[in-house]
Amino acid sequence: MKNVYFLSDAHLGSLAIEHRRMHERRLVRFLDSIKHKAAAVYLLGDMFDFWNEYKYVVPKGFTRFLGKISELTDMGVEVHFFTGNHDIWTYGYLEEECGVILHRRAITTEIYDKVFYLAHGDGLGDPDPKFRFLRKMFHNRGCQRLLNFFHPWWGMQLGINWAKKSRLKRADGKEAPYMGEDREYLVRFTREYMKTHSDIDYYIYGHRHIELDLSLSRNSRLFILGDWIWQFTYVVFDGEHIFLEEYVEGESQP
Ligand SMILES: [Mn+2]
Repeated sequence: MKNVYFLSDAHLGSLAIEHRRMHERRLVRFLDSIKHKAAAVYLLGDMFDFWNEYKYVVPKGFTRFLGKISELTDMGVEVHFFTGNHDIWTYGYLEEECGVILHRRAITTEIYDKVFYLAHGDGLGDPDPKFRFLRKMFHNRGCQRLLNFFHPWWGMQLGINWAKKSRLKRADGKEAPYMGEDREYLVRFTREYMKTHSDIDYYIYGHRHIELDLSLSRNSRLFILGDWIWQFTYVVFDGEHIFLEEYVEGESQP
């Protein structure tokens, strides 16, 4: 039985990351190392720090990453691409060119007899009104058309700088450490959601940039994926067992 992998939050291209090419290469080496063992790869959002595509133009860069996911899909490995809150603005290119299966919202899906709830995680349980307002605007089709009405120089500049700022407003550009079960929005959201969806075995989220593997009940478990900026963490499911792992170069990967 082949493995299924889950990872998120590479924020490729972020101006807040110093070694951007090394950063992309490491992710590509990981994907290369699992390609023969993988049935599917779920990219759970914010793989790009800012992605906005136009009718005839896509952002510069990321050729190694885009090439690698195309190689995987050409081989028959399913690659699922969830939009996060930094790469919402994709309109067909990633599906057509790279063969990914695109998801714009949370999904519930069965993988080898287990039921998974998968989402990037932004907007789930987060009560911050400013974030909710921005999120609404970012997802609004009219605002998206307006963004692409202007020359790419303007829209890309705006987006890249917004993304950089959203990272640097935190100390060292890192997210707040784990706040505990009672305060983490994603844990609180999941506990509520479980009440009406008792069939779900595994909840997996990105977005928070922390590693978390938490048992919520006898048969439900919640994972938060860490990130691919500093932590290089992923979840792997082999049909029977599920683990949160760290990619260490030179070690053989499960
Ligand atoms: Mn995010």
